[in-house]
Amino acid sequence: MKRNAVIEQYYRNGLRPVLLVVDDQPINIRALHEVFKADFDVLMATNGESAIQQAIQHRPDVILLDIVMPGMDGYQVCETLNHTEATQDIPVIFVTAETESDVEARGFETGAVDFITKPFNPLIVSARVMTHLTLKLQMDLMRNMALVDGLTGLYNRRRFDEALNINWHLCLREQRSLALLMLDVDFFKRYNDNYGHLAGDQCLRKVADAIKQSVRRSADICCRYGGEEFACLMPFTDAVGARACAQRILTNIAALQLPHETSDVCSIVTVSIGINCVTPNEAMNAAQLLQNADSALYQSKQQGRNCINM
Ligand code: GH3
Ligand code: MG
Ligand code: MG
Ligand code: MG
Repeated sequence: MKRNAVIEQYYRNGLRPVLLVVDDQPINIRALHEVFKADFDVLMATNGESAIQQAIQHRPDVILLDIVMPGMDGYQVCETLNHTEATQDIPVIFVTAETESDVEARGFETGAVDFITKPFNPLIVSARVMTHLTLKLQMDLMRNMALVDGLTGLYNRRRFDEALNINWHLCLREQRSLALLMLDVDFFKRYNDNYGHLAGDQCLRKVADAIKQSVRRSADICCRYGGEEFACLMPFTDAVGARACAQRILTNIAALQLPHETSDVCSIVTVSIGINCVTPNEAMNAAQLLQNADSALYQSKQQGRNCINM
């Protein structure tokens, strides 16, 4: 049998789509498991609480959800999933023995994307799941394109601006320190002039990888800020931690030993770094954090480059 194109897409990326089946009757779960086990990793839950917990933990690609269950019913589960950031983008399809149209309408109101009645026809359930999996994949792809820099795979400026705003307010509320590193490749115009633009692009990719590997916490956001400039935003990080990270970046970029024979610094690719680190208060704003990091970067350039200032 020819495997669906969307499944092929997952497999090409070395992934298997994940389906969460929620039903209080094990016999129903077994029937759906039979339909999907060949193409999907199938997770199972027999009550609402377990469904929500598994959805948050495993982020399935599609959820098949029963409505009538003891305890939390399907509507409540669907509503909770829709109000939880980690799960709100997962398509939920109701599978129920109820056939009344107001039951179906209520299902859509709580945020379901589709509705299937029991007893189900395996071909139809499968076709519907594939449709929603395709839509989910396309949505994920679009979101990724909107937030990730195509050349380096780091986040782009748009994602950075969003993260700066969120983390500024988080650190203001929690009264914790927020650190920002601004980085700029030294004499990069000469690099392009000497080695060509394609080599320049390749160099930026390697520098970006080195930056990413120098940053240790999952909450840290590295982005390509523009051209040959990068930024790292590090919530809950003080001046000592920020400087240590900046030093790791210089060390890791030096370790690449990328030849740059027209640089005035030395014969390999280097970057200059500016740091600003503050505990936000109401009298300041996020733009000042950027400005200060930029001034510190300018000082590093003035001091001969390949160095850190804060
Ligand atoms: P400085 O040490 O003072 O930073 O000097 P610089 O030459 O790096 O600074 P300048 O801002 O004058 O030049 C930046 C250069 O970066 C200009 C442009 O040719 C190059 N550049 C910007 N974006 C890209 C890109 O996406 N790919 C390539 N290959 N080069 C880029
Ligand atoms: Mg039931
Ligand atoms: Mg520049
Ligand atoms: Mg530069």
